[in-house]
Formats: sequence, C-alpha cells, structure tokens
Amino acid sequence: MAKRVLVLNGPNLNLLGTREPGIYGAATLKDVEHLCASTGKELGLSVDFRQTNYEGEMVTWIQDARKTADAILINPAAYSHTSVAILDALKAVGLPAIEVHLSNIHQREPFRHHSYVSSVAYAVICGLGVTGYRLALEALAEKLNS
Ligand code: DHK
Repeated sequence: MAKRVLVLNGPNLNLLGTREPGIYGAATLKDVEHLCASTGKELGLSVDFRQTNYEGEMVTWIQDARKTADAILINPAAYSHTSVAILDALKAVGLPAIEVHLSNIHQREPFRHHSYVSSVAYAVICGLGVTGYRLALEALAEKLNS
C-alpha cells in the first residue's frame, strides 16, 4: 500500500500568489497542491493536502493523522512561532514530520527566527519556495521506504 503523507498548511497560505509575492512567490496554493500531487505520484506516495486558518483545526488534523497518515509535511506558517499546541500535537502523534517554510525565516524579522515545530520536526527546509515541498516529499519517501 502507498505510504500516506499529510501535507498541512497554516494561516494565510490560502492567499499565496497574491500575498507579498516578493517574499512568498507567485505560485498559488492550488499550484503547490498540484506540485505535491504530481511529486507524490512520481514517488508512489498518497498525498492528503490541506490548509486552515484555525489553530484548533490544525491540532485536530494532526491528532487524526495517527490513523490516517504515515508522515507529516507541515508549513505551520505564523503558528510556527506561536503554537505550543501544534508542537504538542506533533509530539503526541509521533509521526515523522518535516517542516517547510517558503521564505528563509532566519533572514526575516527576529520573531520569525524561532519555530516551536522545529524541535519536533526531523528536518526543516526554508527559503526554497515551493521547491521545499517537493524536496520534503522526496525526503519523506526515502525515510518511509527505507
Ligand atoms: C509563512 C508564513 O505565513 C509566515 O508567518 C512564516 C512562512 C513563514 C513561510 O515562509 O512559508 O513566518
């Protein structure tokens, strides 16, 4: 059976394409979804792609992943810098998780330099734009199939 990757996107990522394109790029969230679907297909992964503007919904999706996913790719967006609840949910499910940011958070405002999620993610990719999602899926496929 194909390994299942839950791809989670946090607040304001629904506005990709129009939101600060100099920072986040021109691709829309639909483009990112298509990229993840086609990469998943190439790698033999089943990809479940979601976005939410609500922290509690993100926590519930992470909890549900215990039964529905083998790994998580997460761009928690602003919740990276604020959410102990998302960190705790990821710890609770214990699935391998990679954190992705489109922008290089370390070159931006100081409040973006710390991510709670990084302490539980086994890898972090930032600053590569949408390519980060593709590389994260490749890394997850390698991990899940090894
Ligand atoms: C996306 C956001 O919405 C910001 O709040 C983060 C992240 C960075 C990104 O680069 O994908 O600080």
